[in-house]
Amino acid sequence: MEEFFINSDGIKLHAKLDRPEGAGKGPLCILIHGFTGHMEEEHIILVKDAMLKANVSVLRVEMYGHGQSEGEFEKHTLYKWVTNALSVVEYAKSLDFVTDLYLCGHSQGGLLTMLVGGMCADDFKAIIPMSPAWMIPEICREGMVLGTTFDAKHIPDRIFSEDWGWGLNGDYIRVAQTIHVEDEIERYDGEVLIIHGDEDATVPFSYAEKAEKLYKNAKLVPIHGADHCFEGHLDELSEAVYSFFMN
Ligand code: FER
Repeated sequence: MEEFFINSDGIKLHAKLDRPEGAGKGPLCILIHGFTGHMEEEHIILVKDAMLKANVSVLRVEMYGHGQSEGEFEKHTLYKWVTNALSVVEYAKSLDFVTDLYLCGHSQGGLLTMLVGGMCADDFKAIIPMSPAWMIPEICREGMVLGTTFDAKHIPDRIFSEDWGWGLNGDYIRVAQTIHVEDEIERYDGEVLIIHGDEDATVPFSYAEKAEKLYKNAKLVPIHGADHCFEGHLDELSEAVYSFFMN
């Protein structure tokens, strides 16, 4: 494992690159955590290990305001994450050993995967949104985020969620309101693997079904009984990722 930082327009992003034993040239998957998440979460490590087992190198990177990357959590926005992800894609494309490139992310990282998939459609062999939180722009337009409500036309400077114990700058909402995920779904013709627990209480499973229908070439693997982070169902998550790369 190699640990380093990737520069994204002056912001240092914490990264770890894992390669299968004795690997030469081969595929690489970029792997991104969710909102308040980081690269050492159990479900992220597990997905990384499933990819390594399938002979795929994995580049885990923490986005703005998360993990050991620079930036303040409360000041993160989806535009900052998109800028970060574009820097990571550019870095990944510069690596000599990379043949095929993949992008995978969990939840808000899954939403990011869907956005960057559309923006950089030619760069990816496939994208893998896991429990993708692609309702965020929609609910922000409706005046809701993190289970808290606000006036969608007069966005407060800061919102705080009692449920989550997190605060967010109003700019998070301003940015999210401008994003139309359907446009980026439309722009991606490549293969998509969606993995989602059908008892997810954070991101409704129905969004995974809707995404599967909207994409031209998507397969949804439902994880029955699983919650947002696949707790108690990690073996099935691992199997879904492994068999995707082995087929
Ligand atoms: C929200 C619901 C889900 C939200 C973020 C998420 C910022 C993301 C969850 C995750 O990435 O795990 O209302 O608001």
